[in-house]
Amino acid sequence: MKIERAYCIVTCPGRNFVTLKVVTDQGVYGLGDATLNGREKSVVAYLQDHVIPCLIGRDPHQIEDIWQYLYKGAYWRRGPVTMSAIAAVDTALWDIKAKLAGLPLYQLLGGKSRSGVMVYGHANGRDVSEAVDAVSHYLGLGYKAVRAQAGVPGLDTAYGIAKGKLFYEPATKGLPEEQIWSTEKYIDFIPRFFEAVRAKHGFDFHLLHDVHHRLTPIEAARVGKSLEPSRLFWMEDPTPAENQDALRLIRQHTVTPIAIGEVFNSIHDCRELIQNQLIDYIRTTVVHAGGISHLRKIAALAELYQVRTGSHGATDLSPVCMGAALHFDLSVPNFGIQEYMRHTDETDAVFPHHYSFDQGFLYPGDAPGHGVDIDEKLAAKYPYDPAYLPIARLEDGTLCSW
Ligand code: EZ4
Ligand code: CO
Repeated sequence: MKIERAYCIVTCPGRNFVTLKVVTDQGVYGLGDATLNGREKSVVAYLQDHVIPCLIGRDPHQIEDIWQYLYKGAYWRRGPVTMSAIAAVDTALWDIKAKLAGLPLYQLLGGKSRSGVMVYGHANGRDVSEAVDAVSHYLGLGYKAVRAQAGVPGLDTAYGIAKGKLFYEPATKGLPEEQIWSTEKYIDFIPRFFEAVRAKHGFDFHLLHDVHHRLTPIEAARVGKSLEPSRLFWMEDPTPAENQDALRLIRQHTVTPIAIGEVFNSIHDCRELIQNQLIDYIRTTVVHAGGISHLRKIAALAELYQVRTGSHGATDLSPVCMGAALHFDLSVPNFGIQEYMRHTDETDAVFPHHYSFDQGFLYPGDAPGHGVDIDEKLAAKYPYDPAYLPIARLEDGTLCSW
């Protein structure tokens, strides 16, 4: 069997997505997500100009060899563009292999380690009472885990606050939006916010929070400590993860569990954090960290240290990524939780899928492959529309991490 052709499908059903379709000479095809929020076209060019020509004529069964070929063969290693492109190929090849076997992908990954995939949803509000109500909404939908974010008094914009109720979409059309951030205002507010959430809803569900890379190590230590009475499932991205020693300092001060990795693209980005047990959850995803093949290696390393998985699952990760992630989640022994931000109805229509939500869990379904398809005719109706993630500045204008 041979790979006959492969091409990228770029579509914007409310937000931009890049999908790689790999077609074999027997007509069976596979899909992989290649979306890199705000940098979509660079992955398209990488695939079209440099990867696809090398795939034609290869045996699609050779998943590991093709992965090594694209990784080592490029000479230039790692990076979000390269790794998203490799991920798209890898995901599409696993999809093909599972379709040919007539099995849902999780069966090829060792079968089910659990019956369903616990997911968390995003509850957010402009102020405490709106956010507390949003948590009610998610608990009412059956969620066992909820991420809570609220607007910070004195700041006009805050990370994680949705425009709609179920869909939080940070990317905006046109050039990057500028937002103002104040760590001082946030630090005083955040423990009071979580006290209010627990006071209203109790402790019988998992509560998560995303700090979104905004603190210094000592500030993050303070926040983690101040949130201990609210017993969080995790505090996400407390500091920018380039400086991984920061986590040692945070760990010395707090037992609030830590999750990091949504911007990582390789096992080498997380190796030290995992081996030194500086994190509790690793958030690497299928699309940004080299596909199913590479994510399994990260999970296997993490398993040795009782670090569990908690893959990124924001709206900029397409349903193709979500479908593939669910097979991974179902199969790995050290699964922790899966982020699940619902896509809009427009997006779901472009990507017909077999996964389904019930009482706080997602189920990948039993269709052969990863179970997510693309309606190319419908996709063609939504042309690419440039959008960027915001940037953040301190109140005096200093550029900081968004
Ligand atoms: O800002 O996916 O935990 N989720 C997040 C996301 C990220 C976006 C970036 O593209 O932090 O909302
Ligand atoms: Co995050």
